[in-house]
Amino acid sequence: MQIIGEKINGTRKRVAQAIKERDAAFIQNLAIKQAEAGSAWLDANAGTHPDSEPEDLIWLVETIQAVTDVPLCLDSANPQALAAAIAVVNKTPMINSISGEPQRLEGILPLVAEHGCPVIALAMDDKSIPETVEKRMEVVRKIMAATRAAGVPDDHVYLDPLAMTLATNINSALITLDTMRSILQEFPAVHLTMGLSNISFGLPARSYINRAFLTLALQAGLDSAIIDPLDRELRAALVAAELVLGRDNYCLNYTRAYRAGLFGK
Ligand code: THG
Repeated sequence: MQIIGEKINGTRKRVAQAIKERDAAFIQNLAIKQAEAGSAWLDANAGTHPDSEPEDLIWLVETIQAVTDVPLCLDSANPQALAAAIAVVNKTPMINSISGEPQRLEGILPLVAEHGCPVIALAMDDKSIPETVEKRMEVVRKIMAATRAAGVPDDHVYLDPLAMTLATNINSALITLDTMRSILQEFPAVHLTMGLSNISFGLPARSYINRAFLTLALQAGLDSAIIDPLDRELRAALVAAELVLGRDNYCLNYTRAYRAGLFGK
């Protein structure tokens, strides 16, 4: 399981303030903590206005890189911001994200191909997320045709099947899980990823729902996720589910994570 640490995200109030005030220490603390907790990638989302996003994202990248070697997951829909950030990274970044939207494919896919980046692809076209598995698969096929045409290998593509909240559609999780299985059946070499917490938006005690969903998504083939790596209960659910699914030879990850104090007493 590759963890993409979610905490450096300008849609969070405290992070937005740190970006505005150029408070490097605050961002660097989040970077170090998430790196120490075993993140494979650190998401970097400036969440600012498109005009200032390129300079804000460059600042974020340089600030994070000053304290960790963990590669970045550049989280933006803005090709200018992504291009600006790619120019200053030390390690090949993951790009988050493309989608079936023609504008995003045209603006971002050439950057992905040119720099050999892994890329997250959202299973949606315009602003709305298709309601059925078959409609999401149509978008997935369109995206895969585009990434293949651009020369991006399938194993650089991280498909995000997207989860809508259960509060408005009780079948939302089932649709997402079935989409994951269909994706792997048709495109066995791709990775799957997801921002988990949408599933519980608007509901109380969200962490229980997020953990149940993570467990089921792992069985459906999820092999990376955008999560808070410092959430001890979520980490416990993650390593325990992988152990139960036979994905942890000699139970090494589970026992090591426990000994490292990532969960438990
Ligand atoms: N897919 C892809 N990228 C994504 C998402 C996705 N990037 C952004 C987001 N969704 C995932 N990242 C975050 C980052 C922080 C939080 C949630 C998702 C977060 N949420 C707090 C909560 O849920 O309680 C509230 C905010 C806060 O702490 O201030 O922290 O789906 N490809």
